[in-house]
Amino acid sequence: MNNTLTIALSKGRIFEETLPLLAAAGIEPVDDPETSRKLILDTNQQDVKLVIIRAADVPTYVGYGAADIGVAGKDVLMEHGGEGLYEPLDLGIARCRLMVAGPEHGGGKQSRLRIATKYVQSTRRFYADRQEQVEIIKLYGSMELAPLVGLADRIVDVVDTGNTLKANGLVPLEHIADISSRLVVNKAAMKMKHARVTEFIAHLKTAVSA
Ligand code: PRT
Ligand code: MG
Repeated sequence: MNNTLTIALSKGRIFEETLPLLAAAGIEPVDDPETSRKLILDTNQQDVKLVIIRAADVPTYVGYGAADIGVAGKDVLMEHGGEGLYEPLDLGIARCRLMVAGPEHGGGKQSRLRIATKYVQSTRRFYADRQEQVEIIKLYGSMELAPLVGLADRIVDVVDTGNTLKANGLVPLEHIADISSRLVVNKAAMKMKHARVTEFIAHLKTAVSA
């Protein structure tokens, strides 16, 4: 069992909003992932490393134990299913809402709506709960385009300010879930590195409630 604590983060808003929380736990990265090409970042603590990966890959790295700890959006966790993970803390960062959106005077009454999304599982659950039959079209990004070119009647995506929807002539239609980023911990690491992991969680908990 190695002694290093490995923390998985994605670039961009999650990295930026996690930095102050890491600082509260005494952890400061040596490199900036926005300018460095390194995927493993050293920190001021010799036995703490950060791995920089795609947001949707964080639960996979942590679930398999390639990272001990990670920060992931609840939207991403709802798709992943959470196997091999504990989710001990809501960090309250990178907040947004998972929503159904579409054109304001949206499409005729087709028998089966077509929904474009990268959130296939959440979309399936949402409509299944309402006993509505829909066709789900899996996309990997730029969902807002789909209704504009006739690929889908609606989209399911995360919305923050709503500016992206507006710029593309779309409006939010239904709220599926409030989203924020969560701390996730590998189940085996929670046992094997218990003291360090629980101390880390405690520092973050204090920083989050401050
Ligand atoms: O960008 P990449 O393809 O690498 O992956 P990603 O989009 O999954 O990662 P990233 O870093 O963009 O998002 C990481 C996490 O931030 C997501 O999993 C969410 O939990 C959270 N988050 C918070 C958001 C937003 N706010 C957000 N606004 N993720 C994405 N967006 C996008 C949204 O998809 C839409 O295209 O921003 C656009 C809408 O923003 P508004 O402000 O115009 O409404
Ligand atoms: Mg993005």
